[in-house]
Amino acid sequence: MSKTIIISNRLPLQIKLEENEINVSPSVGGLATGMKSVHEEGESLWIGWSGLAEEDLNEETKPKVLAEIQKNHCATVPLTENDVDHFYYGFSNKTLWPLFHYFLEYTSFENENWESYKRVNQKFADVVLENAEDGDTIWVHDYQLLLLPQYIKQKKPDTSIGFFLHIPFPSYEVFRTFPWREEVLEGMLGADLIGFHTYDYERHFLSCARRLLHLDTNFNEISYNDRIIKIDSFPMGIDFDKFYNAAREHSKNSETEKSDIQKKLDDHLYASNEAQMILSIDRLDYTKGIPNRIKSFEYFLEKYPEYQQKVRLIMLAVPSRSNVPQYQLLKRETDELVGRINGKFSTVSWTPIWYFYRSLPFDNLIDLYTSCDVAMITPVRDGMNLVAKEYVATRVNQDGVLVLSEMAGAAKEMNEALLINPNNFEDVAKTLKMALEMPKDEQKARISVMQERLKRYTVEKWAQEFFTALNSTKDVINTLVSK
Ligand code: GDG
Repeated sequence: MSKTIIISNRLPLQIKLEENEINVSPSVGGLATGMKSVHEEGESLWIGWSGLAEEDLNEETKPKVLAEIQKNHCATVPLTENDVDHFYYGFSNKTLWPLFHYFLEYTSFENENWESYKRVNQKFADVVLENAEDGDTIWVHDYQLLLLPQYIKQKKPDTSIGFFLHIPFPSYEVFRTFPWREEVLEGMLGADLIGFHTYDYERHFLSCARRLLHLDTNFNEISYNDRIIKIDSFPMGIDFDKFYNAAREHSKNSETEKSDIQKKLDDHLYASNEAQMILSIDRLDYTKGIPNRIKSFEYFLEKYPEYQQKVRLIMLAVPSRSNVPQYQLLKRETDELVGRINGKFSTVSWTPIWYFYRSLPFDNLIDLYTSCDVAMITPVRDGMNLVAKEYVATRVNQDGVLVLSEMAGAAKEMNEALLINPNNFEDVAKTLKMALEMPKDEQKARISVMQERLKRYTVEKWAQEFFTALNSTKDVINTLVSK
């Protein structure tokens, strides 16, 4: 019987080793949640890295970790510290991540990292090939594994391979600067179906395939090595019910059940009955537009001084890739900006920005989503942005306003949000004022339309649609084989 194989850089498990004790819990991210239904649905195997380098394991712990992984229908790819340095921190996060997000000035092109990237993609292929049989359906995820589809297809042409990119695919003018552009395109073209979050990313990919590899394209199909490859967009959704139900339960919490964060948020509201709260949540990443957001909030407080002491920006920045220098610089810049603005505007009873540099448990995330009147999601570039969707899903009373950057993939499906250009502080400040003053019936009209859409196109639906499209490419493979 044919099976499904899911492959991502990290397994959907968090594995912690503490003095030879192993602690395994499920990951909470969007990808893990989205694929959960597929993974739990019978015969499927998830392949990825465990998060533990080979050097972290010993004769006693290694078999125990492997047994836990197997128990969860997963298989791991053994990575050394050197692999993690060069493949993950190096090529994935110092080359592909900045380049694909249009940060050319942050992009490094180092041959040593490229060699490691190829080696590690081959390591992933080895584990896949040990487990794959003809007829299997294979779904490869994200920018760390761009070469993997080709490595699998060369050895197992009768498997059906899908690839999904979670980050933007840049325009030809940016992609052409990449030294290994042809190899990477050919790597992706090992797949039978290539999916992106938006039509724009799809269009950029098609244009690169035409202009750099001189391939024939017919609408969204590419002819390559006697195969037809389908390119399509699949905007990723969220687990709507999980967020909506958590928010509904949260609203029933009695005073004693409230978290410390919730009590603090309530204090702010009671301080003045006109007080309003603005929320931002993101990994501390330069693509998320954090400095711009703080500066535009400063501009807003200066331009509309009547809002001083009335609004507060609650900013959750989750630590990320903190051993990459650009992330360390961003952390310093963010700390300084928050300090400067709080120093400039604070009074004895009011601080304009509450800044948390940590990750919070899910329940606290719900505290934040449900307490804030406005969500200010202003990335300078973002593949999709699930936080914007989660905020809308938690608004059980259909109030609240989403201010969203045009540069996030999510903006393509959330036209009822207030869309802004994050580099235009004037626009951001004016829009923020409009959000804070929006009448309740308009809030409701906008939120309810977005909720309906999110309810219909959930992450589960996203995975199903991708699989349906991938399965339909099988018919094309069969026709070509029988010719
Ligand atoms: C990449 C692409 C694309 C955040 N802080 C906490 C926490 N989170 C959860 C959120 C959300 C997820 O993490 C973040 O997802 P995003 O989509 O916003 O951003 P990336 O991490 O950059 O993801 C992005 C995505 O892949 C999917 O394709 O949308 O464009 O960059 O689910 O809720 N969760 C908890 N505590 C936190 O402190 N529990």
